Parts: sequence; structure tokens; C-alpha cells
Amino acid sequence: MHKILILNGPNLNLLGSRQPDVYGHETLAMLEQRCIDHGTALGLSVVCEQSNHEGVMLDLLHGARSLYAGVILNAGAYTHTSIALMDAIFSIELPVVEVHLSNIHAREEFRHRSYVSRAALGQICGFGSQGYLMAIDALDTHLNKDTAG
Ligand code: CA2
Repeated sequence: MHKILILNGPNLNLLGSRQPDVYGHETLAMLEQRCIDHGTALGLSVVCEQSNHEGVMLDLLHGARSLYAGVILNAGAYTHTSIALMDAIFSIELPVVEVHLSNIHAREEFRHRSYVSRAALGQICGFGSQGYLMAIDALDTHLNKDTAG
């Protein structure tokens, strides 16, 4: 059974409480449970983490190398600023699918650049929480392709 990590970054613990027009009404706990259920239906073990701290996110990514087959990452605003996160993604040599609730390309200019994208397998954005389920499907397909020989 493949084990995957879903890592959410800064401020995503506030989901459901503010800016529902941009980020929806669902809380992070609800979103995480949907991801766990979706993963279980596919035969995946899904572990969810969230941190508001860049260093903690780096540690979680480093640790992921020996624990998980792949990662789904919403790095929040660090997406647009963190070369350290990009370097960590390159270093762990795991497939990482980048997710954003909002369509970052349709928003302010400063959200258009993603350092995460340079190291990620691909990016899904603009589909709200559904994007996480799409990312699980994409990662599952990718992992099964790897093991199919
Ligand atoms: O669209 C996304 O998922 C983002 O990663 C969310 C980040 C933002 O900085 C990125 O540009 C795009 C912000 C997360 C803030 O989440 C909140 C949720 C509810 C209330 C306030 C903030």
C-alpha cells in the first residue's frame, strides 16, 4: 500500500473561517478527512500535516523521503517565496504534486510565480478542495505507473 503525505502550509489552518469567496467554506479538518477517505478508496494510506513554519515544513519534507511514496503540497504563500522549499523538494527525490485552492495565475502578479512548480511533478490550482482529490488521483496514477514495470 502506498503511503502519501498531504502537507499544507501557512494560514491554511484558517480554512473555513475567513475569505470563503476565495478559499471556500470547508475547514481544514473536513478537507483532510475527504482526502483520507478518497485515498482509502484507492488503497492509499494518507497522512495529513499542516504548519505555519517554513523550517517545520522543510523538516517534514526531509522526513518524507523515508516514510512516503509521494507528497501533495500546498505551500501557501511560501510557494511564491521559498527557494528553500524548492531545494527540499528536489533533494527528497519523491513525486510532489503542487495544489492550490485558488487559481494563482488569475490573481495578483506576485502569486503567478511558483518556486514549488520548478521541482514538482505538476500543479493543480483553481478547483478548490476538489483539487486535492485530483492531486491524489494524479499521484496514484503516477505511482502505479512506476510500479507497473
Ligand atoms: O490558493 C491557495 O491554495 C494558496 O496556496 C493559498 C495561500 C496563498 O498565499 C497562495 O497564494 C494560494 C493562502 C492561504 C490562506 O488561507 C486562508 C484561508 C482562510 C482564511 C484566510 C486564509
